[in-house]
Amino acid sequence: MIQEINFDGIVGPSHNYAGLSPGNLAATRNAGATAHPRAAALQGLAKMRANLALGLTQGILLPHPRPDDAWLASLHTHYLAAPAHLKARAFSASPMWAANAATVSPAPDAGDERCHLTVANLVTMPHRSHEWPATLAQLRLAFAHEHFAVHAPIPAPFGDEGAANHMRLCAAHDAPGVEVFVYGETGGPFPARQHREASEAIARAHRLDPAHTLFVKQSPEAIAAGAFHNDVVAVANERILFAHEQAFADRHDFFADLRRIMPDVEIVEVPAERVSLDDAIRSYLFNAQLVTASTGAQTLIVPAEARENQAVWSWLQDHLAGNGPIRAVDVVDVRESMANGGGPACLRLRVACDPTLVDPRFLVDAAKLDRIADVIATHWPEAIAFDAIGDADLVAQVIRARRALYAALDLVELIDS
Ligand code: SUG
Repeated sequence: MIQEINFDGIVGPSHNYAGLSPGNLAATRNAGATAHPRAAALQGLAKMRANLALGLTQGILLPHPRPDDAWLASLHTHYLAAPAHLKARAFSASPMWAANAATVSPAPDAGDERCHLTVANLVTMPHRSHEWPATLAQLRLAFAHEHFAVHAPIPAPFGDEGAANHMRLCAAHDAPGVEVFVYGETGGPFPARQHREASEAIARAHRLDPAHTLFVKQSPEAIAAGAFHNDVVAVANERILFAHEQAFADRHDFFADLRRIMPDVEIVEVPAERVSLDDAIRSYLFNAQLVTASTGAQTLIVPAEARENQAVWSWLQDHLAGNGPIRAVDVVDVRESMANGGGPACLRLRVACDPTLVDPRFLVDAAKLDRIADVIATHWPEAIAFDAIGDADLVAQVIRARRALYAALDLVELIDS
């Protein structure tokens, strides 16, 4: 029984605002602010509870070892001696954004009928470039069944940021789909983090049918306006593509190709005259989770910031009143993650598969979320000020907190990966 599972990254105990991602305007705007890891992680859990209430299957990915001593050792230093910029980059809780963990092609799309996952190399940003070994260790455990093929990252210099730049359209999650890879081209004010070469390599690794695979260029204006990943300006679920008018470099060609391959696709485009790119990026309207609730209703899970933006909220109300394909809007509070440029969709990795084939330690129900919440409430730091990032007591607390979570989830075998 193939169904969509959302694997959310649990916000790690070292969550902080160091402004490490140029081109991610929220993160750079909040550089130096005080972060609240405990509240951040509990907000993430509340979002997962809301997903469960919609009848969805929910999974988790875990915080990585922070500081990343292995990465610092590969740079011939260690936490006490490292310069401040390396300390911050070794301490980031960025693995919380699970949409950047991997690209996933479910079995119905793959020539060998296995579900393929390629871990993202995240080479563009130094603080994210060392995520992949721990991500790979988790994916190899969670998806150890032979139904899955878990691939090592595409080599540098071809930047790959995972599912955040990948959309899948299909009649139903268990049916063959069209996979759309969105890449950026360098030359603008901010880095293009997804390279076409990486996406093409992933499509080959996943044995996708070229006739059902599209490579689409992100519009340079979107990247320049702060859409550092495609999932900031577009999201897809089943037959629906929901996108901003300025998301793609050549929307006419892309939409024509999509309609040719999938005639019953429903493209919901938000015109710039209703919602500007700036409003879209500030509100994260498109960084929503578009899901099929157990009632069958296409439901858009948006951050609270979308309700606070008048242009965005009135567009959503008009869409609902006009009987558009999105039938319900749910609002979640993930403000701590949002302040680093991570909305509801950034926090989750979608895997369409049979849940009985997944290691159950990576799946959650309400009771397990309660246990996780207890660990967070007991161990996660309440606040991290920017200038506390090098603090020895804080480092010790962060290490203890992660260990407590792994113990509670019976995942101690992963503790040092
Ligand atoms: O890679 N922020 C992340 C946000 C990732 C959002 N993911 C998706 N759009 N799918 C990034 O820019 C900020 C960390 C800091 O500055 O400390 C950060 O890494």
